[in-house]
Amino acid sequence: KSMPPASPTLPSPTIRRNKSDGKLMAQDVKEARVKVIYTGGTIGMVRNERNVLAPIPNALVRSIRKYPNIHDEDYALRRFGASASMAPLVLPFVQGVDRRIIYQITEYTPLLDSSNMTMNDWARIASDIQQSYEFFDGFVVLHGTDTLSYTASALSFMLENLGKTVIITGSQIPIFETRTDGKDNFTSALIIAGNYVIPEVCIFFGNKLMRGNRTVKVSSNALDAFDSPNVPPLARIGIDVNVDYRLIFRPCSIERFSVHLNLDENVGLLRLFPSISHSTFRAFLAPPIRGVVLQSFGSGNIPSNRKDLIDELRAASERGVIIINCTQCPNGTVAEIYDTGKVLCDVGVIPGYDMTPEAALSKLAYVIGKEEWSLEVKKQMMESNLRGELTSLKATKMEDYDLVDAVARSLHLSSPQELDQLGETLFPAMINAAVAEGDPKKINTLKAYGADLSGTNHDQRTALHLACQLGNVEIVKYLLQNGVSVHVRDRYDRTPLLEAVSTDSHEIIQLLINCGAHLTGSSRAVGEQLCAAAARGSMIRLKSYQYAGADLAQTDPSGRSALHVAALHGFLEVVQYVLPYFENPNEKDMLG
Ligand code: ASN
Repeated sequence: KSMPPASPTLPSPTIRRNKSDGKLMAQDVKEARVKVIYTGGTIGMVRNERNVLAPIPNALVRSIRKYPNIHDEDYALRRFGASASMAPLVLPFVQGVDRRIIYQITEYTPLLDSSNMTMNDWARIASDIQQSYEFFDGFVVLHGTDTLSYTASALSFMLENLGKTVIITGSQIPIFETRTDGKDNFTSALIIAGNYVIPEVCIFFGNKLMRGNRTVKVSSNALDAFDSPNVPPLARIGIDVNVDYRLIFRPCSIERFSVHLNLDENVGLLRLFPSISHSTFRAFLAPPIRGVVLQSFGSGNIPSNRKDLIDELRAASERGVIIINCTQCPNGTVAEIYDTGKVLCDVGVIPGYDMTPEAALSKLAYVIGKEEWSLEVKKQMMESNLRGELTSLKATKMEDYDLVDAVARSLHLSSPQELDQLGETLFPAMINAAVAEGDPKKINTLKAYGADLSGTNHDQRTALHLACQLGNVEIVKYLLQNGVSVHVRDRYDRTPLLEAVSTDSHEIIQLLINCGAHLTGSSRAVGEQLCAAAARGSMIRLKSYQYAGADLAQTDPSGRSALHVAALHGFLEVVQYVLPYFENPNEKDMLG
């Protein structure tokens, strides 16, 4: 039997009446589900008997339930009808935000100060995200700030072909205090995780959403504790949420989401300093070390007059140790512009370009842990951009000629804001026209002009929605290989998968499923569609739902299944097709 689409842990959507005013609840309100993984950190800490901050079990969830600006108790009770202590948490209404956030917090035992975290904790978070991946729209990880950039970098590699938003956040002041950054960080992370498909591991801190593997902790006491020195923030939060969609790094292969948990701990950071001793250097490179981030000076330089050090690097590299060259400068890249840098390349050291030390270290642990890759492939991967963590100097140039510029010139527009607006209006329409024509070459040209292929139109539909609706396999494949998300829901909550089901494009359904797509929303609604298909004797539609992962035994809201309906109408072929999905075909519907 295939898995039903609704969450086993959160109740599926039921519309209830508000007892006091009789109003229907939740039917007009769009919702998003966010899973929160609470690992520890200052955000949930309290001063202990030694007058120092330490995490306290259960304190965070208990107090959140009492904060009306983080949890809407009324909505939760009307929506779920469960007893107050059991109901999922609900973010109160936020002006200008599309979806209500229903969230569920999983608290780790023990809660950790992030200085106590290890690679095993990264693996635990990755597995938990994997287990609940299909039941939530996005994920928020609450984490201490001290090693947050290491965790974010590691998760960005471990979560392969990620299609949903993962945001790690925390705070500098506990959420329980009157003056705290914890509340803003937490609520903004929830809003973004539930309302935007940004398929990256991000950090939210100090009103900025940053690519996790580009961040460093830059202050031990400022509330703006993180910076992304080589890549601008993916989004900024002011009165509005401003996402820079062009910066988003998207997986571009037709593969499902998976996690890689095997990390190699034999990696290290070796920071050079003038007059470093030969013995210190040699000891560091000695077995069992398998990967080293060499933190060099400036644009990737080492003392080229130190033959003793260079010989050690050559010997280690020949032993199979992967050495990656990153700069000690917080900003800028490693580039072979000096003699003192060129020497490293000659002894087999790999350029790490503008990777942060945190990203380079966790990438080494991930790449070396890939047992199926040869040493050569591992080295190649270290130099390649896997998750937006580096800007390779070998990257290809964008098309020089900019279409939007040309149109802007003819319309006499000049300010950057006007140009941006023009692009936002023009490109989705032009991409849709190219999709409707079924011409991947045209879409490719638009991309070269700077169009965001993942952009949405006024109905919040992407080019992928349209391509699926038109049943054009070639275009669907092209869009998936260019990172367009399978998870975007349009104004009517329809995903590209639903479009493919409603046009019975089986090849497209298969492609989307291979890319990690799944049915969303209530399983009863799927049941209704199955019954409707059975009533028409539509084998093709039932097959579409089956390929999309639906449970063909799923019932509609009155307890009726496709089997009831097919039997009623005497559709023998349908009965034979759906029968194997029923454990008990004698089950009665609500009418008995
Ligand atoms: N020591 C704390 C931690 O990393 C710091 C914080 O969360 N602000 O867990």
